[in-house]
Amino acid sequence: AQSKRYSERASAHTNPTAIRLFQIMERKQTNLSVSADVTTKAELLRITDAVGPYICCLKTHIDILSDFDHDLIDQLTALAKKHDFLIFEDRKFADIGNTVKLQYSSGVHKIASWSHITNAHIVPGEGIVKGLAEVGIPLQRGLLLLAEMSSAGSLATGEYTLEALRIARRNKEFCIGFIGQRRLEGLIPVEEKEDFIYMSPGVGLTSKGDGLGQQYRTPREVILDSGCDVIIVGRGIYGSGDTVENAKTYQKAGWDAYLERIEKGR
Ligand code: UP6
Repeated sequence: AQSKRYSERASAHTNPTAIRLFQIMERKQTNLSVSADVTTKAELLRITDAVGPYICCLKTHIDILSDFDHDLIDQLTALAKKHDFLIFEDRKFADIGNTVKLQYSSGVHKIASWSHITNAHIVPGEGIVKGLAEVGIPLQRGLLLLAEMSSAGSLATGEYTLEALRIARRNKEFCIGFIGQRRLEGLIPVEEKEDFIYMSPGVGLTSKGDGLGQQYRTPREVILDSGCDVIIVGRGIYGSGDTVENAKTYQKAGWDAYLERIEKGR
């Protein structure tokens, strides 16, 4: 899959969210997702409007906002239309199927009603995916499984990581891919056609870490060397300097690495 163009992968895919994401990536020439981890509505909207033209996906942590309200969701949805990007709520669900079903559909945030993509840990086993799917499939949403993490000492390694791939393969209608550090398909090959999207956080061009366990790699390492599809960048974009210039820099670095990957047929 990784040596094919995003547009080709869009035509071959069956999940509506995956198709939309690939189409946006090709149309806007970007594999950048910005993670806007700020705590006020005003800041989140300001960053989103500024980086909107350069991203395929906005990643949110909706529960860190001090002044969350449903007008914020209306405004984010309007910005997603205006700038043509998807919204990914990085909720990292981690409970039993019945509980995550309620957390996904209900509560203050009603994540499933506005977030095109969300994600889950596989710690509880496959029931977590079944529970989320009951809410997400009718709404045509997509789920990413956390196969690996970027942080130092992560326990998501080895067999655990491979189990994420096995669970995704059994739930392809809803599982569109992974949060991870590298493409996994080759580790347990299958004959049948499949195409998972790999979104990779822990991306920075200047910093190597944050003192709290985060570890950064460059867009080139992530896209070209590790075969991931989307770079997720947070503080590298809104942390210091000019947000728009930073977004353009990461967009170009990610896209150049993708073009090189296609050219090399990797
Ligand atoms: N994130 C990681 N590593 C993971 C999974 N998720 O950093 O393995 C998320 C964090 C944060 C973003 O929750 O929102 O990606 C990274 O932000 P940063 O670029 O500012 O470090």
